[in-house]
Amino acid sequence: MNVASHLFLADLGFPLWLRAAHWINFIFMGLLIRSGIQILSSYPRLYWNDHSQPGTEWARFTKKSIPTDKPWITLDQEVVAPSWLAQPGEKHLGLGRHWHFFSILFWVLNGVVYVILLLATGEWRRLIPTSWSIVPDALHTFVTYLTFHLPPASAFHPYDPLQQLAYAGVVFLLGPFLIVTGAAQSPAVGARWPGFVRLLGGKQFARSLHFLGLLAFIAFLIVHLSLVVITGFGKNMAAIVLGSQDANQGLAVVIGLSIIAATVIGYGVTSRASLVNPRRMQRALGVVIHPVMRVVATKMQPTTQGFTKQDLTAQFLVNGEPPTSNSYAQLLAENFRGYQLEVNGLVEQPLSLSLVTLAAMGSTEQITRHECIQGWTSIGAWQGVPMTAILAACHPTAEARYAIFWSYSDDTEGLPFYESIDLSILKEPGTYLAYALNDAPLPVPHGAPLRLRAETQLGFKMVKWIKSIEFVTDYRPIRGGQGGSREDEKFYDQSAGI
Ligand SMILES: Nc1nc2c(c(=O)[nH]1)N[C@H]1C(S)=C(S)[C@@H](COP(=O)(O)O)O[C@H]1N2
Ligand SMILES: [Mo]
Repeated sequence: MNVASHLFLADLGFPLWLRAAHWINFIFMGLLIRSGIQILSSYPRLYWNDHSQPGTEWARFTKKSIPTDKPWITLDQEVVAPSWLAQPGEKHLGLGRHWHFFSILFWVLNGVVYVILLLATGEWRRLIPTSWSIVPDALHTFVTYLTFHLPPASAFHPYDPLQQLAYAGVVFLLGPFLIVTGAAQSPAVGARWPGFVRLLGGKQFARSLHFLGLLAFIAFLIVHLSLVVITGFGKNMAAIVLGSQDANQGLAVVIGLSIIAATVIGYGVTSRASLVNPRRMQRALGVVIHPVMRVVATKMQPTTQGFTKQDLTAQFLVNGEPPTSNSYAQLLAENFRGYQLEVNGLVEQPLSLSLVTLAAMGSTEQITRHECIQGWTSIGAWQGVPMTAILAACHPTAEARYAIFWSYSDDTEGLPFYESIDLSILKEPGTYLAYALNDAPLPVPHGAPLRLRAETQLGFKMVKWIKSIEFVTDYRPIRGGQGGSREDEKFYDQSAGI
């Protein structure tokens, strides 16, 4: 240690900003773990490859089995998450995601401020090893702990070598690892940087790694908390809360335990509030996350994802119940010869298009990974009409900001399924109306005769069994006002790039 750094850390006290960052980190890591469990519970199976085929999961957290003798939809696989463990609990994937993204913003902000101050003040010197001798020293400490002994006081500077390595690892390796594997869960990121997701072994591999990162963090947490207690709870709390082991231990323990209790109560109260008035929580958290999500969702132009026919999923998973109406049954009975896609609303030229006319308007063929909000993926080869061809033919007026895709099918409230898509997303090359999957006409479960594909978006936006497309200024006057059936009923965010 040079003289300057020695002076800096002379009293080995922890400055206030460092203690504050530690507690803020505690609060948001807890929220991230809780909401992460909520997200996992909507499809509690982990895979190594992007096909998510039933029976191929390496881990599953449900006794539910996937039926093999009858059609099933992926929504059936969602399980109830206990509210004491998950944020907010029940089957609230939508709000779990809101909590997760809300927490990420503050957790990352806190982490960035922490690292900047760490580097600026010289505090990094006790975290980042500067000599390889720390490795044998840490091993030595490990053996000491293993034989149920504590290292001598002289081994702490203020951390013992093993502790220092563990902390540095959590801050500079595990934290970034969780951010990177988490980012790979976004369809917008995957469509914009397919190489990045491939580097992580694909979306499901990254999802599995994200989960293993969580386990690593929980393991660290258990050891960390145990050692705080074992190696001298009072003096450790004095250092953590008041900045020095010599500070008032009783006061430190009271303050520390109060912060922990308040945090736990805070989790309970905010979870409860989410369950009692989910719409209000969706709106409140949406104020923070929606603008950020929108940027990711609309500013990431897709490139080709680089899949080939060798990559196709054998049994492309299905979500959503098909239409039950007579009008749809009639269309199906005559093989959709009478089908007309209606394009209306804020357009200069309303359209009514048969499948033959549509196919003549242009075509695109894309092999892509479909990403359901629940977490599963499948890879398919789609054929369809680029949405830009429709835009060129109907000319949305200057006021048009969204297209509403109306379906022949009903949502869980028995009303027509619908979703809104931003105009900027409609103009992307990855947005098209698909009429074929894997070289065959679109099967009914996948949306026959026409379904939306928007390759930077989550699956729920890609309306199947399309009846009409309506251009509007605002989605708020429509139905629940949140921008789609899933936003209205399941509290998903209108922006679906993550
Ligand atoms: N009409 C309608 N479209 C829908 C749904 C639905 O329930 N009804 N589910 C959505 C969801 S959540 C997903 S993941 C995809 C699934 O598409 P797939 O069944 O072709 O895999 O369709 C989307 N489109
Ligand atoms: Mo989905």
